[in-house]
Amino acid sequence: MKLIMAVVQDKDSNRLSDALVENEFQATKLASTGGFLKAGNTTFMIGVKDKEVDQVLEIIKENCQSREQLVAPISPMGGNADSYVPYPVEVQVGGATVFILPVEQFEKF
Ligand code: 2BA
Repeated sequence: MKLIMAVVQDKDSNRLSDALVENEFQATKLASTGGFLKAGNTTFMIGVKDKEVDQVLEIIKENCQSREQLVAPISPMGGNADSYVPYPVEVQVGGATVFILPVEQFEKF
């Protein structure tokens, strides 16, 4: 068994959870925050059999888009002005960042 952890953009999270339910996969959605953008994103925990991993990765790929996002400048507020970028910077975010972990034991009580 594997645990797939996928960090996706909030905009894609409903579409992805609908697609997982349609394909009879069980998932848990956690509200999360990106360390760099400090914006909300969604982390899916999906427990699957080893042979189902590729199918789930395909569903994630199909339902999560990559997008450009603007990072607003943050005032240094008396801090180090050397690293201050006074204009918004565009970064490419997602599709999805996916971790696949081995599961030692799985129980439901
Ligand atoms: P954030 O940390 O908010 O990052 C959003 C996007 O900003 C990243 O997109 C990347 O394009 C850019 N970025 C991140 N750190 C950067 C840096 N130090 N310098 C320049 N640009 C940077 P993605 O790579 O698609 O990541 C989307 C979200 O997935 C991340 O949101 C974070 O929540 C998660 N993530 C990505 N890599 C991770 C990792 N190795 N471990 C844990 N979470 C990760």
